[in-house]
Amino acid sequence: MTPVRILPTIKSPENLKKLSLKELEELAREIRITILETVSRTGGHLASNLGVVELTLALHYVFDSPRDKIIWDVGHQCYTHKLLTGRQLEFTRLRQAGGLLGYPSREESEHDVYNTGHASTALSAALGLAVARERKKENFNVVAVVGDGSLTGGVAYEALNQIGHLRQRLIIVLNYNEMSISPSVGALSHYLSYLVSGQPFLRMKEQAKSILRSIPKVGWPLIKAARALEELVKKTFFPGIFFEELGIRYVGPIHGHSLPSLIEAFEAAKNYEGPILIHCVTQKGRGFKPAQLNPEKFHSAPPFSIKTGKPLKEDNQPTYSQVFGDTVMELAQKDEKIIAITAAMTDGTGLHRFASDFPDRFFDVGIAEQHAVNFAAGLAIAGLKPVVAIYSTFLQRAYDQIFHDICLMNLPVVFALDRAGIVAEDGPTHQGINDIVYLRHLPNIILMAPKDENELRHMIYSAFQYQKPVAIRFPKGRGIGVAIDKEFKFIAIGQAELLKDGQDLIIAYGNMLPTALEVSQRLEKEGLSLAVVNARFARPLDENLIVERARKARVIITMEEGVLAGGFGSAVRELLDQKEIYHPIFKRFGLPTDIYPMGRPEEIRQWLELDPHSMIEKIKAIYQRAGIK
Ligand SMILES: Cc1ncc(C[n+]2csc(CCOP(=O)(O)OP(=O)(O)O)c2C)c(N)n1
Repeated sequence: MTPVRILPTIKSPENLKKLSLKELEELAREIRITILETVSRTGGHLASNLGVVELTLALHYVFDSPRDKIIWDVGHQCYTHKLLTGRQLEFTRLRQAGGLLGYPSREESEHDVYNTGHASTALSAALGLAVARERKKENFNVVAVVGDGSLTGGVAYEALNQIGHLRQRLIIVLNYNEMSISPSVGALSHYLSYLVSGQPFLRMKEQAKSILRSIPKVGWPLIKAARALEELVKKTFFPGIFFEELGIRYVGPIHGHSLPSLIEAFEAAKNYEGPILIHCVTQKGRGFKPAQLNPEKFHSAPPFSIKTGKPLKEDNQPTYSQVFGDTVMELAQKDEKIIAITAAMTDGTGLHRFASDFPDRFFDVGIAEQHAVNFAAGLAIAGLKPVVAIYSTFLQRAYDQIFHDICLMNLPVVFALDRAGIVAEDGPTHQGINDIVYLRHLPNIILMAPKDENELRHMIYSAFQYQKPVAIRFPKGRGIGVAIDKEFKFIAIGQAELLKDGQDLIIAYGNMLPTALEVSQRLEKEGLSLAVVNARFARPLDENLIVERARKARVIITMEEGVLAGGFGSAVRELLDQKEIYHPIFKRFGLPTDIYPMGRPEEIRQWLELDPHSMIEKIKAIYQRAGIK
């Protein structure tokens, strides 16, 4: 490979302005090499970032960041932006503890205007900035970059609605690559690809010409004027299309890897007095064949070999997501009422096999978590058995739908909360640590978490029979390697499990169980006897078991991988208060309310002192302070 020589000279976007087109093109190549080499080591959002190299270069060439404000929707495609805005050294530590976040971060740079990580927020925020600019009589450009996948999110439409209404000066760059993580879904996606196919453009141009020709004398001069305008924005106006009807000028489709076309379009947009959308057609994974051929796999890739495109570590142990997907498949084979729903995460939630085997019982609704929940409500009312698989962090979006549309009506919908707990390299926006808290107080809902992948299967099987809203949380990554039972076992609502006997008590929830057992076993060797209860349910708690044990215990410990305020440990504390059991020393292990950075889960657990060693030391100190032997 030819060496990278221009990129190191780019300390800020200012340095781009002096480059020739040829140099910019060379820079694009160097950026691709840098992204590829880095992400192959660190893992990250490869395909999305390779797709926006030219688009980002053109934005920083035309606009004047940080005076002009660029907002990245989701933000997973911001690597070129980071490389151009003074963070090349830090880029080597992308997504590593203490290194560079894989998303925009106001704490990192003044060029990162708005922190993102969840989809479809950029348009609203951009409008807010544009309105503030007008009120304060300032003069800068606001640019929102949004993908076609993120345009499937309802909040993006709420923003478009108001953008068209207020008609503030605002530039929307639609990064169209036909992909969300999987291929983009829905009617708007079809519509955008129809625009890209060029048919409406050609037809409308012809229609416009013939209308104008039919008006004597005025016609041809108007056509000439229209041509000038066309030249300005690369022959791309579409009167009457969806965005135009909303009051947003539409320009496109633009070749999203052609720097001259992009620069010309952005220059034209800069001078437009109102909201304007530039439809750029890009290719995910551009420049790296394995990612071009399989953009889904390289959307967010673990470290891989550049030579083969294969992950550096192959592991056959199934992930929790796979166990979930396979279990739902197995159950669906016997029960045709089961319907699976995902919000743009078919692969991530382990539902790809279900999708191909039961195409008419599988729905990818797009990045539309709120809609997914209400859609499931309708299915449940009609007697079907929906399971909604959404990552813990993204289900936060649908809090009101879970309350209003599911829990109040006590509808039998199963929620599979994937990536619950500490979620490593994606950082603060992706930690799945709030679900216990945001669900526990809602009426009717049952909350479960398995101690291992085998128990997950039994929980899914049981949840479909409860005839109530149920949320099952489980962590990201591989299971712990236990044997999988062939037969499903029914777990009664609220039934905990005593895993180890002892005088005092550890009550653990979900993935904290292996740690709880290790802690108890190691403490046993030091003469401290603690029983271990696998709570299985955060709601309802197993009152009989917990109360009976708590009455005898001198020390009660709870463990959860979630936020403590209002979490699982709080539920146990409330139960003890209710039963007037005040005497045991009570200690909750979990996450204090905070913003949690990126890092490997083991690292984060160590910082939080949630690793076995730290917990053992703390528990020993409790016994010592209380003088208990
Ligand atoms: C609310 C929410 N749901 C799901 C996701 C997971 N997610 C991250 S990127 C992405 C696809 C985004 O597609 P698009 O905006 O078209 O960007 P592309 O990667 O195709 O460039 C999804 C579904 C998310 N970030 N936020």
